[in-house]
Amino acid sequence: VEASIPEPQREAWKKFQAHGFRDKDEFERDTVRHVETTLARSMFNCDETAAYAATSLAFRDRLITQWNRTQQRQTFSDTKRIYYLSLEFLMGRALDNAMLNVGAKAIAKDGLADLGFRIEDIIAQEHDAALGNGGLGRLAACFLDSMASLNFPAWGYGLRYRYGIFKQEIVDGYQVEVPDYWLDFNPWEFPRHDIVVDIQFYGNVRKYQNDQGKNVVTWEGGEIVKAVAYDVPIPGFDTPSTNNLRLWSSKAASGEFDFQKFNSGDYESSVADQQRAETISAVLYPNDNLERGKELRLKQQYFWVAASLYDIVRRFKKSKRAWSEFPEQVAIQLNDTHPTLAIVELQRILIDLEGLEWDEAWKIVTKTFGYTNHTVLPEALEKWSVPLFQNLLPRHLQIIYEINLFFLQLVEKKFPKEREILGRVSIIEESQPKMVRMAYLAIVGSHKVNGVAELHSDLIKTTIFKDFVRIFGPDKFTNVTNGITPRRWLHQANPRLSELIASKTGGIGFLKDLTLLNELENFADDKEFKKEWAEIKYANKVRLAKHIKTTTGVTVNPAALFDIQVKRIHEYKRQQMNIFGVIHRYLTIKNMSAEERKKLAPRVSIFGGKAAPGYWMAKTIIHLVNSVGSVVNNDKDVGDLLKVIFLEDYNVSKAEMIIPASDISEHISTAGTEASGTSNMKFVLNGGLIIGTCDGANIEITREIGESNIFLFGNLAEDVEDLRHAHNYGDHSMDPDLVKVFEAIKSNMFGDAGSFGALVGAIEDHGDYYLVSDDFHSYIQTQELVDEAYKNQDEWISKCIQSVARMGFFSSDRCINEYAESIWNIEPLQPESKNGLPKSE
Ligand code: 4GP
Repeated sequence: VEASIPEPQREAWKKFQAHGFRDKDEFERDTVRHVETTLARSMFNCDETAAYAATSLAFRDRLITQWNRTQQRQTFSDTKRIYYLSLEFLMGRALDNAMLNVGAKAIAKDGLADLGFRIEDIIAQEHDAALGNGGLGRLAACFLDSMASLNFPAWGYGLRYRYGIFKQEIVDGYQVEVPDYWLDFNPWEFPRHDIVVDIQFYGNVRKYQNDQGKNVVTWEGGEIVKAVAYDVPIPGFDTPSTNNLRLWSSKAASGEFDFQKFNSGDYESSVADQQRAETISAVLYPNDNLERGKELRLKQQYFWVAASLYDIVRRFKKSKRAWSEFPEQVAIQLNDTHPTLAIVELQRILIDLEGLEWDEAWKIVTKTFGYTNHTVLPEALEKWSVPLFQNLLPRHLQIIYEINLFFLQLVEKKFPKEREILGRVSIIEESQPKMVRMAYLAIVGSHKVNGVAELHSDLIKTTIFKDFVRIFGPDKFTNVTNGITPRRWLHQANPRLSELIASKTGGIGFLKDLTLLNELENFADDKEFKKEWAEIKYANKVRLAKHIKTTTGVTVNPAALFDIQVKRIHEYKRQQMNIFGVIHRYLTIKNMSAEERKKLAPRVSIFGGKAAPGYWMAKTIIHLVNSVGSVVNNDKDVGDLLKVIFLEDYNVSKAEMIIPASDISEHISTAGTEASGTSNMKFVLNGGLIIGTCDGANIEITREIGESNIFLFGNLAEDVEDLRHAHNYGDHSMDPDLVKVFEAIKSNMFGDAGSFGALVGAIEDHGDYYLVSDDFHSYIQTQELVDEAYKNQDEWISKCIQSVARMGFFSSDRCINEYAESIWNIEPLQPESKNGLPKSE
């Protein structure tokens, strides 16, 4: 406020304040200026990379003004803010989204054409911001988009990894990981060298009485690392609101390096400190649905949480309000348990640094936090060893023990006759070594816990968190079914379909209120509309076929049924069942007469997804897919009837191309294992049908679009436990078709059978934990129904249109509104006015 320009001089400022592009001349002028000045190039050496850079900078200039205004407005209105803490933000590309949200994509398209470029080529120059593994990280990105679009005062807090998720290369059919250094040129981030926080690790705790006789606890010594803020603007759609994603980068506290050591000739150790500090934010852990308990990961978590809380508390303190008002000003959402230390850190700040009493502080803490659970898989539930904690964060461990003590006292009071419950729910697991159970800590320290789809939210209440429902009552546990942003996942990914939909629903309003898609019901039998619909799907398939040709060399027929499964490779997601199904199909085709073959619908089975580098079984699945592909794709008997493709390096920008090209996609996890899934929503929204199990959001998709528009199969979640139990007691008769598939593999039909031994063995000999054999028959049968249904194109297209019409529920806007109402208790902050830009979309 002190630096504010006096009233009389403000006119001069207003005259030159940046706004949107008035017209294409203005866009061209800015772009050329950036080429010539910022990039120091000219029309004689402006390639597509330079044109991308200049275009981005021109748009960035426009975003920044909106961003500053939004932030100022939030500060002046002193409103409640939501802080979304996530270790992963899988953002993908930003330029296309900025163009759409600033509302000037058409201007940019024309302008770029004038300057000699195609807008698609320019957009394609951008490196994905791939700061996430899969569903959890992409959900966070969709949420940022929705929170900005709905005008919620919201901040994302994350880590600025120097290396995002690795790039996947396929070499001789195997996955090879290549580092993803993505920061060479990133116009979307602003380093804030003035926002730096000291973060402490290790050291000792000292308790003493101060001069006033008060008990004081201090955390002393150890190591200090600096957290530097990098800000990324998050533009809302059709609103000037532009939120902030703040990513922390680690830096040595002692400046560049130790000159004393340097001068005394010890160059190596003079840079060692710096390197050690920078390692903290260097790399994203590449595991999806898995936790590995590595010290560096815990360091990352504390580093990020402590910097974020320092920032949040600083902002709150500027308002000079009483501490008791903190939860009325601040809501913090924990995206999974990764940021759970925030609960402990806030308690520490309040009692150790601000001098509040324990109970008063704890009340504030629990009112502030909400925790979202994303998985019930036991291997994904975070636990940290007590000795590790003791060493790295000694004060935090003490506070955790206190929290646990008070919590267990409460449990004991409530259930005095149940001794065993104490051990079951204790935040500290009495193992060797003892472990801190982060999910339990998150539950105890939050006022709401939510799952991400109805089945999942029910399951957490009846299985992993059962005891906690009894302790805290059922109201603490709730469901918020996931959603996706229709801006990226329909309009950007599938512009022609979006345009067609707009032509029938009264414009692009559906991008803000997805339930408007309902209008399409009226066109599910409209001949002309269906024709256009089919043409768009075909064009999207041609685009994917071209990509397949250039990346794999395989020619696929765009008229064939495209069957796609793209997601992280995981045994619970059952890509192995899919490829076994493909082998079954191959064997069937081989046994058919020429006449029979003629009746078959040609199919292209497309796989994509990364395996965690240390997940051997997942890597074996990739190898099997590629091995099957090289046999099938070269078998003259088969021709176009079956092709098997593995798409390298699946990521957000590739998803935008792949998803609109699907006829059928696979969401076939063992029932009860996939918390929600979100790609299922993207596929249906883009006019593809799905085959799936009764799992996660598949169930709600079915409820919305109708049973006749989805291919469901397999055992139900409620039967899984009994089946597993039966397997373990020897009752595991293998499905006969699957046996034949295994025989083919064992005959070395797809190369050395030895390399697939573990995959087959897990099912045949080791209990088939994911019930592949149990579901195989129903899977194959349902795939046959898909074949049949696809033959009737007319009906198929009607099903697709009807499904899209009923997908309104799955917008992440609906989802964010639910969080805002039932968990955050927060209202949108309406912007002063629309930005007054020419709307070109
Ligand atoms: C994922 C779940 O596996 C997926 O079902 C869900 O849609 C997504 O979160 C978003 O809620 N979980 C993870 C993880 O990615 O690492 O736990």
